[in-house]
Amino acid sequence: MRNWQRIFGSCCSALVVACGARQDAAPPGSVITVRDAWARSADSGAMTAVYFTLANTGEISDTLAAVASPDAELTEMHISTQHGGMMHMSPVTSLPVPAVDSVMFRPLGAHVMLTRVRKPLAVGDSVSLHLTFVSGQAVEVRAGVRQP
Ligand SMILES: [Cu+2]
Repeated sequence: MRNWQRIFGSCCSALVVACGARQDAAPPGSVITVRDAWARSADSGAMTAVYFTLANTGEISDTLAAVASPDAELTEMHISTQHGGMMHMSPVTSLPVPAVDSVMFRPLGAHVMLTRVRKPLAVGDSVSLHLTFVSGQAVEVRAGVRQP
């Protein structure tokens, strides 16, 4: 957060000065970015998982409310849990992204599940995701396919 302010602080204040009459700055909100997105390789028609890190550099928490992909018939948010030595995946309808924090989607944790992918996904291919947040922000993600 400190770095973010250092980088953008100067141009924000320049903007306020330029506006003159506008005393109040824009209200603080969530600022979501996605990094390190990748998907497991899969055959056409199979399932696969997409992982990434969601960072919220804003001062207000946000919630991932919807995921969609043109590359699969069904796209869901899942959480993996382990009980009795068995892995279990549960669909969830939302995932919170706290303010000034980041959330990792990773194996054995949260992931985006793609069911019945529409094309074979080999290393070097990519899949598209569309993430929608409660704040109204929408983020497009392109996840490179990796061999897990
Ligand atoms: Cu899953």
